Amino acid sequence: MNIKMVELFVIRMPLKTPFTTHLGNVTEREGIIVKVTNQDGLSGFGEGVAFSSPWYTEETVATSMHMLSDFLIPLLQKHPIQHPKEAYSLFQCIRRNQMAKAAIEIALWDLYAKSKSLPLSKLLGGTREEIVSGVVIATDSMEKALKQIEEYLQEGYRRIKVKINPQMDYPLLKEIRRHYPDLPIMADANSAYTLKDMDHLKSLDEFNLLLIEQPLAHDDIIEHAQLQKELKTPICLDESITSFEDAQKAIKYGSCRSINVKIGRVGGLYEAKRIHDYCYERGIPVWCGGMIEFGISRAHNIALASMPGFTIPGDISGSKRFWEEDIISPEVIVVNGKISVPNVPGIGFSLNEKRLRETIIAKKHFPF
Ligand code: OSB
Ligand code: MG
Repeated sequence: MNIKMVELFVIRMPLKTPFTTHLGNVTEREGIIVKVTNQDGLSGFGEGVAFSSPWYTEETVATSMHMLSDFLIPLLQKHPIQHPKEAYSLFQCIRRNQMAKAAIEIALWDLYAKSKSLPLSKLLGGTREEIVSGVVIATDSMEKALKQIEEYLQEGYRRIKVKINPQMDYPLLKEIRRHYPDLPIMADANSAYTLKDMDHLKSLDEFNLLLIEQPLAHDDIIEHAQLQKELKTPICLDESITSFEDAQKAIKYGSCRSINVKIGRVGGLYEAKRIHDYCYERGIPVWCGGMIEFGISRAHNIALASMPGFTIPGDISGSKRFWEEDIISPEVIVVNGKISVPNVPGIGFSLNEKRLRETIIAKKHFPF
């Protein structure tokens, strides 16, 4: 791919409103913007979506910077590749660290698409011109949740996901359903329950949820299969699926009926596409998850979600959901609950250099 330079920019921005789950409160976001430039002067962009602390997965911004600087970029320097899918096997000698791997792998996909003058969505086999958007409600009171839902529905969103936990589930969902009897609703537990809560979780079946996401342990596949047998509501796995093999096992053993595909969590677009293809062939619906991300990752999510198996609206909201001003230009906008898939080469959004200067806290570069 004739890489000439890789640059890493760590940026930091406050969230417009805090993102609260039983695991903690996110009020500020750090992320890594990756820029890969080739000999012809074309650049591809990626984003590292690990958080500053390891509350969602074991990775952090600092571990990602370490993996990128000391292992992943040196591997690319030593072993030139012709196609982004080769990065997947090149990175196999490094255990896990999926978000660090994805950060640079997706930049290679953007660069490759641009070098072929193809939209990234088309390169991946995407077929949609627009995707249905969804928004996540993550707040600490019923009152705030209802207010936010009303505001987002007015902005055009047509599907919501609400964070739940044993202290805040049945009454919250009951109240939301009372106001919106037909609204497509998902509930995401981020591992707040155990099998001891089986009867309680069964009681949530009455709300006719699209699905319940990751009710049990973050690394479990076995007990979710046991739970799914008892629940009417489809289970969707998020945290438990870190690779194609995890997805295969979860489906084979009946641990879930849908998968939340996050590019960062599974180590890149190649792996995300493999999971999509496997599920699509078997009629298992998938959807694209979110990471409170900046616009570069959001743009990659849009390309991914244009593939035909993404039949459930994902956690892809507009840039304005979290940011006063995003890091991309133009920003991602939601019109009538939908986001259009760009039809220009690569991810279809460029880096907003002014915003980068305003938010940058560290940078590193690696000449090839
Ligand atoms: O569990 O899906 C999750 C955000 C950060 C970490 C984990 C999760 C989330 C979300 C998506 O729920 C939020 C978004 O980006 O819209
Ligand atoms: Mg989740």
